[in-house]
Amino acid sequence: MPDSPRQPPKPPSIRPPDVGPGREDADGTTTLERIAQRTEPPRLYQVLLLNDDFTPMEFVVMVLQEFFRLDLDTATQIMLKIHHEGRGVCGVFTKDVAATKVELVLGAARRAGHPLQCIMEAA
Ligand code: TYC
Repeated sequence: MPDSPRQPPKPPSIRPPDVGPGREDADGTTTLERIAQRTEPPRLYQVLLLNDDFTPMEFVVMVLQEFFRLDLDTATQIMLKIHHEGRGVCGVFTKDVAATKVELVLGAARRAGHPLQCIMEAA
């Protein structure tokens, strides 16, 4: 059995993750090809308030101003839309932000003794 020449240890790969295996060219050099990488935009979620017969209108307007940074006019319009149509969008956010808004609104409603319901849905 012929002696196999001792191989020097391989250096650690320094290729970034978006570079493919490469191809050996006729002159012995290797050409690396960049693999297209796509980062999807984050999914968005609507936060909605649901109508009920007990939560005071003023409280809903306060919630819309406080937690969704809406001015008094916009908050009043959205509250009335919910009152008449049963539900309404308060804002559109990434998943974590939407979930936090829902928890904050439900907490404030519970502490105030109102049955106000707040939900999130994929936009
Ligand atoms: N319907 C309630 C009332 O008449 C007002 C209200 C509006 C309650 C919007 C909830 O998400 C709501 N007092």
